[in-house]
Amino acid sequence: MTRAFDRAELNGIALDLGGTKLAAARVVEGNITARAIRPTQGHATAQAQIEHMLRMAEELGLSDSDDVGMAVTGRVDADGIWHAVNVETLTEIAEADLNTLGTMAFKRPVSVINDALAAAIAEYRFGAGRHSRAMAYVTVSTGVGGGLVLDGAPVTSQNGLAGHVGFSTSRLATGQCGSGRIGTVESIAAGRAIAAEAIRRRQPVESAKDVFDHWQKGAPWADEIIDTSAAAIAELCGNLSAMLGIDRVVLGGSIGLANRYATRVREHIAREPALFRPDLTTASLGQDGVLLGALS
Ligand code: ADP
Ligand code: BMX
Repeated sequence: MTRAFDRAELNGIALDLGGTKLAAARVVEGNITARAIRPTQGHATAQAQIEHMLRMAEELGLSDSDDVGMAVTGRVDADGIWHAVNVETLTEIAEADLNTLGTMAFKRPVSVINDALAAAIAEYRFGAGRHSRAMAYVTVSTGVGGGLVLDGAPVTSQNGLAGHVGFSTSRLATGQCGSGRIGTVESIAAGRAIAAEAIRRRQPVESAKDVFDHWQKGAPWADEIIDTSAAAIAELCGNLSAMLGIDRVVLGGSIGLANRYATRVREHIAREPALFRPDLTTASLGQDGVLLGALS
């Protein structure tokens, strides 16, 4: 999984399949020189997802000598089998053998990794997590994902579930998410949850992005929903501190990176006892961490 430590050694085509968007990038000596973004088709099969990725890679001039790295939402187990944990995000991938499908489609070995773990590795090596002894990357995006790097080593498990912090529980949550678990952080803090709560309150929105637009304009209902999300992420930070001694949390994803969201999370962290307050910083690689991590 881990190849380059020097950012300038990263070259090739990187792919980031999230729950909302599919991004592809050409990386030259660690810099993104071209990119393409499309909406994710949550109901597509794994084979179809890979064909979409191949088409985007071809648009970016995929050549025989290019390395290809794929970071995906969902868990990727040690055999390269891809599973949705939240089955509402990707409904049809059905335990696909991502290694084999990727290798066949791209006609070369393709590296595959969970999206949040990819970003965690990139932030640890090249971004806001540098020199951290116990770092967690937390993405607040379509779902809530995570990647852990302890003493410089990415935390992995045979079943690919390690680091899936969004499926831990929160005292603020009572609903069920698409993992089947009740009261998860993802069920109350994620983009999907933010949008669902606003729609339940009959607000005129379609997405979490719309809720954030109302928040920036001062809507009290949007403030309540986003505040609850931020409080659940702060609670998660305290739990990560208690369980693993995490002292730095790097926050990413479109919601994690949204204007004023991290500030709100910090306000909630400040209410925890001092021992349970990791430093919280936003991802310095922004959305590019997933892409760079896919090639690392
Ligand atoms: P993915 O989950 O595909 O990796 P994102 O990190 O963009 O993608 O997260 C998608 C979620 O973020 C959606 O719920 C979307 O509505 C929300 N979102 C997108 N852009 C913004 C923004 N500028 N501010 C707040 N939320 C956003
Ligand atoms: C979910 C889970 C994680 C993923 C995280 C962030 C699925 C399909 N995804 O917790 O594997 O890392 O979301 O992913 O079970 P994103 O889609 O929000 O970018």
